[in-house]
Order: sequence, then structure tokens, then C-alpha cells
Amino acid sequence: AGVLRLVLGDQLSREMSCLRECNKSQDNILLAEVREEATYVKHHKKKIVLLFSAMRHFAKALSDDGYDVIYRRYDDDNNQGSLLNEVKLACSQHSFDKVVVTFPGEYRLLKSMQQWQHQLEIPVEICDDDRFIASLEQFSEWAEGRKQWRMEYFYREMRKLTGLLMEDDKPIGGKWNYDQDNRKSLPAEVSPPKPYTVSPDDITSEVIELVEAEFADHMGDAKDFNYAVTRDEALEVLDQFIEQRFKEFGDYQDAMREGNVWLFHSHLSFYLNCGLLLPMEVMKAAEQAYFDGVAPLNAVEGFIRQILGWREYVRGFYWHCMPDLQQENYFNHQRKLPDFYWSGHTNMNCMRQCIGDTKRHAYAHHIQRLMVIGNFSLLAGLSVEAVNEWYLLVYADAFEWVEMPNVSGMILFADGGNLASKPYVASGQYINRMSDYCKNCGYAVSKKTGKNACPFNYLYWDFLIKHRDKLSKNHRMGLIYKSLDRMSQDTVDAMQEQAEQLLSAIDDA
Ligand code: FAD
Ligand code: DLZ
Ligand code: SF4
Repeated sequence: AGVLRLVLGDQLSREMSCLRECNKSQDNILLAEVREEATYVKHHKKKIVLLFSAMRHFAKALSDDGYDVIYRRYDDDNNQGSLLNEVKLACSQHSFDKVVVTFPGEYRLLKSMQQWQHQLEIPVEICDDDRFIASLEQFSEWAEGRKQWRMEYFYREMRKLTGLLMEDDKPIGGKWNYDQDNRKSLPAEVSPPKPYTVSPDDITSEVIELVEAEFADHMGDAKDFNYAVTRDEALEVLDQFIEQRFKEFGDYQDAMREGNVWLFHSHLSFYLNCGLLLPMEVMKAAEQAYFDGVAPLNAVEGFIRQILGWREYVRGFYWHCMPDLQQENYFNHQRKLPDFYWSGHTNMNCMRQCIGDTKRHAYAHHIQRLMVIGNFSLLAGLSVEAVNEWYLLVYADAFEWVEMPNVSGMILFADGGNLASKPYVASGQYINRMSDYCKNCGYAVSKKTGKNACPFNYLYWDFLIKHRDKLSKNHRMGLIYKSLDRMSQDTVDAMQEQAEQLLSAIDDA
């Protein structure tokens, strides 16, 4: 008898460990669109279209190549509703020796899969997900050897391990990190190229209809979906990034512009995370672009650091820290999300733009997620659980292994500083420096108090005052507390009062 090989919606690669040694004449490959995965949070419509369409295309390519594929569509009459029940049904209809899966991207699913063999009464083999460069053991070994974890040191180990951008044992160019060069604001005369788009084919069109019908109350709109859904298309996105945007990627990595969410970013996270692209091939292509003189070192190193550094680091961090990570709430923040997280209707133009971009595209770039929406979420004391749920459902690249460390660790400091060395909070000044949002805002970014003062300003100082006991000992916060201490008591009182008003308005809404 053969083997049942289950491929999840974010594992759409021929290189997947669960497909290795697949015997075409005996084994079956199962992919299933199921209610449980599609609704445990109300994923953005475009995220569901992306995954279902990419799953259908991937399954078709496997069948065309002679594999025996069992594909369960969402609207099949006998859809079993969950991955386990789909596996059960397949096992009752065929006789399999065992089930093989690749390690999933979520603790919830791993714990469930570890129990499957008791329910199925055949062995369930969970193979490592070796799309990642660092194994979970490698991360834990690295982490256990030190008191303080910093991405930068982990990243250097990864550079040495892979040899990426290395010359003998030294980093090319002499420095490990060129982040200092990557903080330019975007001059008005610079116009970023249009992003890659592709018109929906029959498969995608059918999925769009399905999603509009079945997930009508989820965020966003499925109709104008135009992302890549096959490996070939995703490779085109990669090529186009390297040809058209890579040169400026570094310089404008932190910049934001009203009406342009795409800028010089790569837009590859959708495809890296669902399996259409592999991290190593993307980094090799980036390195080659440096050797070919297509992009400068600050862009190439910065890009490789995002993938070899941050992406690998957060994944190791997630599995090392779960399940405790899920419970962390350093500041004990409990506030519900304001309605504008769903509607986008707020007078704060930066939040209106970033949430609007998110709703339209199931995408926002890093600084929008971090320094606008994330910044507000921490300053306003929003519930860690609610913010995690929001980030997991709104972005098409969101899976818990990458979403939770970024949210609980990076933006909310809910882990008390294991991931980030200090909270990523900033006043309106930062947003004004890196974007053109403040020009079209009813609030005045220059004002800390008074009728139209920018909320980021007084919330920022209010946050620092409230959490002085937890933060002032952090040596990276010393200067900020010194400037707070130089402010007049009247200003401090006024800022605290205005913050209180805004926060009560959220509570009372
Ligand atoms: P680029 O700017 O072109 O970067 C290249 C690649 O680097 C990305 O495709 C991504 O794979 C990787 N990368 C960059 N930053 C990070 C990071 N902090 N963590 C992990 N990988 C990174 N990324 C996700 O893939 N899924 C998420 O659910 C997610 N949630 C986030 C939540 C918050 C609060 C924050 C601050 C960041 C989050 N990120 C997440 C990281 C980052 O914002 C996205 O990876 C990036 O915006 C994707 O767009 P891009 O492909 O154009 O990225
Ligand atoms: C996110 C998602 C969605 C929306 N739907 C499915 C699905 O129907 N079938 C499936 O196999 N996977 C889906 N996924 C991705 C899984 O939720 C993902 O594998 C886990 O969250 C682990 O990363
Ligand atoms: Fe955002 Fe304040 Fe600027 Fe308005 S003034 S866009 S609220 S930072």
C-alpha cells in the first residue's frame, strides 16, 4: 500500500519534504480547502483567493505530471470541514501505510497533528520544513547559549553558514550591515514602477466567485485580485523586482507615500510564505544581482538580511518560545480595537492610509505595519490578543510563525524585550519624516497638545510616562526620559489628559 502525503495551503512547492520519495504509482497527494483553516480567523478575501487558487494550480500541475492527487474543493458536497477529517476520509477510501506531512507553520496545527496517529491508527510522520535555512534545533542551540538574543548576531551566523555575501570568512564590503544607508525619505520626483499584476485565469476567476459567496463577511474585496498564483508567475515577480526595483530597495526601504503601498519593496512575502518561491533561490538571485552590478550592496545586503536574518530569526523565535509567547502581555494591555481598524475611518491620515492600503491589498509594507499601525497599537494599549488576530487575518502573507513574533515581539513588546531591545514607539515626527501623510492630515504634527495636536505625539509621551518603571532602566531609553524630564509639568499634564480622552473615546465607542 502507498503513502498519503498531505500538502498544506502554505506548502505549495515540489521541494516540500513531504513529497520527497513520492512513488507515483502508489502514493496519493492530498490538498484540501477546509472551513477550519479558512475561518479560525476571518482571513482577508484576497488571502483566501491567493491560497485557494495557488493550491488548485499546484494540484493541477502535479496531476499533469502524473501524480495521484486528491483535491478537496471548498464547495464539494462531501467536504469534511477540517484537515484531519479529510485525511480520515482519504484513509477510509484507500489503504495507506502511513501519512506524511511537513511541519506546519502554526503551533495549534502541530499539536493537533501530533495526535492524529491515535485517531487514524496508522503512523503519521511529520518531516522538518527544510525550506528554512536554520533548523529549529540550530536556533535553539544558538538561543540557549546566550543571555540576550539579537537578530544581528544570529544573522551573522547565518551568513557564515550559507556563505551568502561572504568573501573567505569576511562579509563582502567589510561590514555586516548597511542599515544606516537605508533610511532615506522618498523625494516627490521619484516615481516607483508599477507592481506586477496578472489577470485572473479560469481557475482564479472561479475561486474569486467562491470567496465572494462563502466569505462575504471577511475583510476586503476579492474581485480585483491580480497577484501571482503559480510558480512561473511568482518567478516573474522576482525577476521584475530585481530588474525594476532592487536598485532603490535599500535607499527607500523605510519610506511611505500616500497612494503607493508598493514602492520599491519586493512583494515576495506572499510567495515565499505559501511555497511558490524558496528563500534560498530568492537570496541567490539577489546575491547574483550584486555580482552583476544590478543593485548596490546596501540594497542587496538589506534584502538578504530581511530573509536570512529576520525571516529565519522570527521563525526560530516562534517555535522556541511557543506556547508561552501566545500568553505574553508585558504591559498588561487589554483595550479592544477601535472600529477604524476595520473601517479605516479615522481623522489620522497615516492610519487611514495604512489601514486603507491593508484593506485594499491584503498588503502593507514593513514600516506601515511597524511604525504606523504597530506604533499606534502599542501606544494606545490595545489588547495583545486582538492585535495578533488582526494582523493574522488582514495580510495575505500572514501565518502565525511569522505574524506573532512580529506582533507580540516587535511591535507590542509583549515579551518584555526578548525579540526587540526596546519598544518601537515614535511620535508623529518620525511619521512626518518618512512619509507625506501629515500634509493631508487634519491634525498638526508639530503640536503636542491642544485642539488639533497629533495624537501620536501625546500618546507617545503618555505611554512613556505610564511605563516608566518598566522602561527607564533600559539604557536605550535613557535619552528619551531625559527629554521628558525637561518638559514643563503643564505640558505633561495636558498631554496625559488628551491621551486619556482619546483612549476613553475608544473604550466608550
Ligand atoms: P520586502 O520589504 O521586500 O522584504 C523582503 C522579504 O524579507 C519579505 O518578503 C519577507 O519575507 C522578509 N521580511 C522582511 N521583514 C521581515 C520580518 N520582520 N519578519 C519576517 N520576514 C521579513 N511578514 C510576513 O511575511 N508575514 C507576516 O504576517 C508579517 N507580519 C508582520 C507584522 C508586523 C507588525 C510587522 C512589523 C511586520 C510583519 N511582517 C510580516 C514583516 C514584513 O512587514 C513583511 O514581510 C513585508 O512587509 C512583506 O513585504 P515584501 O515582500 O514587499 O517585503
Ligand atoms: C490560511 C489557510 C487557509 C485560508 N485555508 C487553508 C485551507 O483551506 N487548507 C489548507 O491546507 N491550508 C489553508 N491555510 C493555511 C493553513 O492555515 C496553514 O497551513 C497553517 O496556518 C500553518 O501555517
Ligand atoms: Fe499621523 Fe499625526 Fe501625521 Fe496626522 S499629523 S498623519 S496623525 S503622524
